[in-house]
Amino acid sequence: MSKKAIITGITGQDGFYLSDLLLKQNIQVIGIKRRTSLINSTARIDSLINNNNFSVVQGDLSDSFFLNNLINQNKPDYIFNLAAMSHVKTSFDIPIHTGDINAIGTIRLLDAIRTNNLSNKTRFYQASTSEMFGNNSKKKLNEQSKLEPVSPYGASKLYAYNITKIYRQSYNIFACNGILFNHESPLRGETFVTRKIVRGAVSIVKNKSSFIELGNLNSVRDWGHAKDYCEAMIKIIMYKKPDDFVISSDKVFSVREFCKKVFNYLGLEIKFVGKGLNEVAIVTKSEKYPHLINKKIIKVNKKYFRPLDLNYLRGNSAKAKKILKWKPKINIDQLVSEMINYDLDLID
Ligand code: NAP
Ligand code: F7E
Repeated sequence: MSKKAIITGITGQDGFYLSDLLLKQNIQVIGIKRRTSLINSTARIDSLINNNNFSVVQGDLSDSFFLNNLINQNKPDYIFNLAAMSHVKTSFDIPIHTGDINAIGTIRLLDAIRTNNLSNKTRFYQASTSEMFGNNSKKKLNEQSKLEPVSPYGASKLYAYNITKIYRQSYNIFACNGILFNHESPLRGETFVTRKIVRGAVSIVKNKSSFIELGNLNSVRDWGHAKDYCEAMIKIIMYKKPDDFVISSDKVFSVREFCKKVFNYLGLEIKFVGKGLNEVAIVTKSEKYPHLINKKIIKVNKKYFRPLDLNYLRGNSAKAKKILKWKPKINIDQLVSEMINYDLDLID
């Protein structure tokens, strides 16, 4: 009989890539989708709907009764907890909801495993995050680095990370954490910075808009591709013992550098001038789009800054490389080109 996985957060970016990989391994996937007033919240997973091994149930991470029943009825081999209020800036606006879903939602799942006597059967993967690390002095961060989050999102995820370890140690549940650094794809939500820049740049060359407004351009991130990182999730949950792993590309770029990569790929050279809120990016050269030369195509708007931000995040995934034999296959330039080509097709 094929193994069975429950995935929370099935409609999200990682929900698609993870489901696709599990289905290819002949693992049955049951996804949890929350109720929305429009039906198009399943856009990312519509291509999987006809697979007989794939199904979606309606539910919410705030509902202990629902989660308990679902786990009791299905007795899954694996639970991947991907559901979250995952936007860091938004977590400052709705911190209580963020804590309820990201932190308490995780214990609802773990406790359903425990109370249904599934500790020896169900393996649990928690979507932990580099946002749990504090501001650090440009160190490469690994499983031993200190965890001092600076956002309600990071704090909620630190609770979930800790409770996952506590249930592993107390009840012998196979509960593991993937501490994933930023990972992107054409399916990334439109308000995260990479997709926002790509969509904005494509809109500019298609004459749909004239500039992009961004916040902290100095911020530095370690960006990888979601498909590679979902492969790591499977390696983590299938490893012979439960453990915690940093998953990262180990390479970093600033938001400013990411902007340059995107515009260069589209055939425009840009230059940043000015300081602080007055900084702008100007097109300096373009054979393809000469009408854009000297135009300000990026501006800074203070509404996109956070009360606190993590300015530099760089991972060290040596443990995953050594123990899981995992390494990323898609580099930043391939990621950028895939994202741009997707949005070039999408935006008329
Ligand atoms: P995402 O695209 O924002 O997806 C989040 C998913 O959670 C969506 O399916 C969302 O449903 C669902 N969700 C939110 N609140 C829910 C609730 N109350 N009940 C049930 N489902 C709910 O996030 P992602 O990029 O795929 O990331 C997956 C997980 O990894 C998240 O937990 C995120 O925090 C974590 N993570 C992400 C990254 C990254 O760089 N992508 C890095 C480290 C960790 P809707 O579609 O209805 O909104
Ligand atoms: O911001 C800066 C912003 O929102 C990256 C989530 O998946 O990864 C993600 O969180 C950086 C930040 O990702 C804008 O201030 C500048 O420093 O794309 P982001 P994030 O906050 O790193 C972690 C690992 C997760 O776990 C999260 O779930 O870019 N930035 N200007 C901007 N960010 C946004 N969103 N919008 C801007 O206009």
